This record gives sequence, C-alpha cells and structure tokens, in this order.
Amino acid sequence: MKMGFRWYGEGNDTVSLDEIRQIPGVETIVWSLHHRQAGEAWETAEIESAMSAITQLPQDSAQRGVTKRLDAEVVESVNVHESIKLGRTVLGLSRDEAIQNYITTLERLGSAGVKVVCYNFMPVFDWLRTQMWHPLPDGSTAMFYEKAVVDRLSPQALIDEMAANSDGLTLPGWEPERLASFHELNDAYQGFTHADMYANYKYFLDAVIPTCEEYDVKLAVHPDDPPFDLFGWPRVVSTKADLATVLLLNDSPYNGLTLCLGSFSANPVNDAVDAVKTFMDRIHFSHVRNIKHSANGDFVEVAHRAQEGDVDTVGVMQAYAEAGFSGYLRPDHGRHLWDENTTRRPRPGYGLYDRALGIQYLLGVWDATIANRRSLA
Ligand code: DNO
Repeated sequence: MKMGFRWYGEGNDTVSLDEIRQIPGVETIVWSLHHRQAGEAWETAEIESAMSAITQLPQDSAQRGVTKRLDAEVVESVNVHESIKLGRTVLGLSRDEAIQNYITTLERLGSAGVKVVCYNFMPVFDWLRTQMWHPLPDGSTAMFYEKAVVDRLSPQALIDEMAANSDGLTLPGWEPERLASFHELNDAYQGFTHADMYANYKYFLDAVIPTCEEYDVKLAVHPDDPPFDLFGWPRVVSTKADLATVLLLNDSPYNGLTLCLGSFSANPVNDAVDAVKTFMDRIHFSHVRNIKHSANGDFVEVAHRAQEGDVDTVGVMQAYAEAGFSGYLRPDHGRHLWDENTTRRPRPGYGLYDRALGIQYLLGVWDATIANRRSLA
C-alpha cells in the first residue's frame, strides 16, 4: 500500500509540500491540473511541470538537509465531459472528440509515469454538502449534509450557496465554467435513465481502456457522493450492485475503483468493509474517512477513528492489510482544527491537521494488523 495526500498545487493550496513531507508514511501526492476543464486534452509540458514541482526537492529544503521525496503517481481527477455521459454533443463538444481528448491525456499521463487516474461519472454535480463549516461538539468544524435543505432547494440555489460558503476557493468539481452551463445540462438530463447512463459509460470504457492497458495507467472511478440520485438525474455508481455493474461493463483489470468509503457509506445500506473485501482486486485507490448518520438522512463528516462515526475504519484497514493491498490509499475530508479555518482558510475538508491525524490512525491499524499476522505465522 502506498499512502497518499491530496494537494492542489503551489499557490492553490494552504498546505505546503514541506508540511506534507513531515507526515510519517506519506509517499504519494494526489494531484491534478485544476485549471483544466472536462473535455480538454492536457499538455505534456504542463503535466511534466506539475509533476516535477512535486517530485523535485526545493533547493532551500535540500540545503536544510531534507532528503525525503514524494512521488506523483496518482491523478485525482481527469474529469469526464458531460457529452460522454449523455452520449451526444453538449456544451459545444461531441462525445467522440471528448473521448479522444481523454485518451490523449491518458497517454501523456502514462508516459510521464502516472499509475492511477481517478474520475467520477456523476451527472452535472460532483460531491454535495450543505454546510462547509458545521460546528462539532468539540469546537472543530466539518462538512455537513442536511437532507431537508437538499430536498427544499433547487440545484441553482445550492450552487449559489456553495459558492457563498467556500471563501472564494473553487471546490473540486464545482468549477464556475461547469456551473455556468447548468441550464443546458439540466435540460439535457431530462428523461435520461440509469440504463442510458450505463450504455454511455460502457462506450466510454471500451474506448479508453485499451489506452490504459497500453500505457499502464489504471482507471479508478470514485463512487457518487452522496450515493443516491439527486434532482432526478441518474447516478450509476452508488451501491454495491452498481460497483459490480461498472466493473462488468469492461472486464479489464485497468477498469477499477477509487473506493471512497466516506462517500459510499453516506447511504446507510452500503457496507464499507464488505465492499473492500468484495472488490479488493479491482481497487486501485481508496479514500478512507468516517461519517456519522442521523435518522433523518443527514450526515456529518467526523474524525477518522472508527468510534467517532458509522464507518468501520478499523475493519476497512484490517481488510486491506490482510489482503496485502498494493494500491494507493489516502485519508479524506478532515475536520478543520485548531483554528485553521480562520487562520489558514483551507479548502473545506482539506486542511492539514485532521488529515495528518487520520493518516496516523489508519497506519496504526495497518501496522498492527501486519504485526499480528507476523506473530501468528
Ligand atoms: C471531494 C472529492 C471529489 C472527488 C471526485 C473524483 O472532495 O472526493 O471531488 O475528487 O469526485 O472524481
């Protein structure tokens, strides 16, 4: 297993690479070209420059005696253009042009040494929460999903609320360009079914997977967040059965999962440990975090420790360790601690401290499981 940490790039993140370097166990930076829109081909030069910014040690760090290096083997995400999901021209781009650009991007990422590319297949929106800085009983804040708010508000009102809530930072998947086209997309999805989505999903996978095989880049879909339909648009990566269907759409091992256990567990019928065990050999990347449900359908993001919420993070890490999981894994959305939301103003969920604490907890379970197995052998 390789432990990763998501980083948005120089000038685009409140956490520095030097800070990440000091978190024990982190080897991989999970990155993206966040200014690139879905549907565009990424340029080789910008891929190489983003990767060398991660892998090279800055001179002043080297002078201070720092030797620890990070790699840049995981990209989260290369976003899928809506024309691919809808199977027709939309927002001025045809599905086949968008797929060709996706293939070009995969070829260039593979040539540059990227091993896993994460993406999602959600219509219109990426992840959704109703509050970014929800107060917790211990004085920290965390992201919160309030069902009644989503039920009551129109998608447009939610977009406005998200924008007002994010302190001027663009949230991943909520790029202004994408949201500006909201009305065209909303119209395009009217009457669109789950079966339509799966048919277009298969067309996409069949087109791109041969490139993944040739360039040794594993494609890894992130579950819908939250994992149920919103606003009448079909979501097809929500349940255990959906994950199995997606893997069957194209049987190549290069068609795999970014098993995000916080997203997946936001629907209480989904069982995190069972999913890890069931899909182990097709999990290329995993996000491990914890959430706590309320009976009314709300959920809040809590600390990584199992007892804090409803995701059995101990069982999850034991299952990975017992199977000798060799993919990538990262902590996910942390709470905002020790005043960092007023002092540093991180991206919601992507502060430094709680993710660093989370990593130590996850690695503790991993290390203990491995040590236990050794002593039993
Ligand atoms: C939110 C993230 C998502 C995720 C994408 C993957 O913090 O978990 O934005 O990166 O859905 O494509």
